[in-house]
Amino acid sequence: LLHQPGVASQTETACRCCGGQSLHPFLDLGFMPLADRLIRPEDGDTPELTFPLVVAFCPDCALVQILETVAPEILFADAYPYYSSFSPALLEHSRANVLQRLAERELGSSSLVVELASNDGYLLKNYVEHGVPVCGIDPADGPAAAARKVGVPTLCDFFTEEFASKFVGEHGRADIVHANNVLAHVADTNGFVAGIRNLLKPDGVAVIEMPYLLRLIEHVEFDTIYHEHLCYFSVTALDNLFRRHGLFLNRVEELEIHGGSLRIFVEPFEATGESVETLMAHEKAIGLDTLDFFAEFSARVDTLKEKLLALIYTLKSEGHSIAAYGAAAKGATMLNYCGLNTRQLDFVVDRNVNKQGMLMPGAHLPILPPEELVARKPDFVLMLAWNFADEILAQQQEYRDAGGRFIIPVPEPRIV
Ligand code: JHZ
Ligand code: ZN
Repeated sequence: LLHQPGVASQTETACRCCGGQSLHPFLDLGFMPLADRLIRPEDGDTPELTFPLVVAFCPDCALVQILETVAPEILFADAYPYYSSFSPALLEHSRANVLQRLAERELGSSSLVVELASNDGYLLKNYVEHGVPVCGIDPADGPAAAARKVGVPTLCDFFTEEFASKFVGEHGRADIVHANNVLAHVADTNGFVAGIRNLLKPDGVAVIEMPYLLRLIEHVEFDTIYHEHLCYFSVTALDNLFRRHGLFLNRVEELEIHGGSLRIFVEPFEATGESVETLMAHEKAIGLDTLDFFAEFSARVDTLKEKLLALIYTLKSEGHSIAAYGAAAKGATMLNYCGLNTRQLDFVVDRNVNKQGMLMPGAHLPILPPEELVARKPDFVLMLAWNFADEILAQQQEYRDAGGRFIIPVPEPRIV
């Protein structure tokens, strides 16, 4: 692995949201390769770029963030392998989201729904089915092309403040702006939020989802930390961010997805609901807006790592074979931080055909189709996509009936 300082990345010294100068690092995961940069087998001997992965707290706006910013063109545009539509649970979650929005608002053929980071059209296609005009915006060309194929008009570009002005000039403003798991990915957070402000009609709403920082800390979901995720949000930090742009967090829902997420409803007028007040009061009560809250986290991450390695080394010493499930971005952090590779794990399986045939970053496990679990019968499978564990365990009933066992790594390694 290789680190070339200054190549395609920069280390921030001020808060990426509020500009505050007193960032406090509380977790250092070391130098890591890029979590979604899968390796072609023929490039297996070429050194990979690695970048520091240090997590810090800003006492001025309560935002948790990583210090390194890797150029987005490197992270997202070129051969980005993530396609939302490989998870039936995610599709169901997205469909339910759209049905709720349709039930809440009068939307028709003169409305406009825009999604930022619309990926393969997994969400917007539900509006198309109901005759509501949509436009997807996503910089990754593979997923964008897949979206157009299912009838979701998609502009292949990064969403920025400038992009928003141009878009509004050409298409007008939106009734609903969706943005799922993208706010944390954007280097110019303020430009992105200003763009959303411009994009919304006066009575429009932005419906935004992101993993919830509180669950990350509680459940030791440290593997969801990688270079694509620049920010880790609390309700308090979100409220601070949006207010600076004349947007108001009026409602919030907690969701199970991705290990525990928030869905926030942001509008260009203030009408703070009880859901927001309750969560913000809770965050204050437990101190989520203070550095102290994060003091123990680094030690808890190392405890998880030690327990997982102890379990895996015990199983190996007993002669068991072990594979992994899910060539997820978070899987790259889990493997590389724990120092797991082809010496302990034979391969990883994943349903995403765009990932199959490639190697995991850093660890270099070969990625195979899930059918290989039944075919090759590893004794144990490390569940890297633990956020979809229920769904995957159900799919793998045949492998489990044949004696196969899964290791779920978070919040604490256990065998199921
Ligand atoms: P998954 C992604 O992260 C991408 P990742 C991104 N970085 C982000 O922000 C978060 O989501 C929120 C596979 N799978 O989605 C598909 C099966 O093989 O949890 C995926 O490769 N069979 C933008 O990559 C992987 O597992 C299945 O049945 O960490 C899951 O990755 C299911 C359900 C999934 O997130
Ligand atoms: Zn800040």
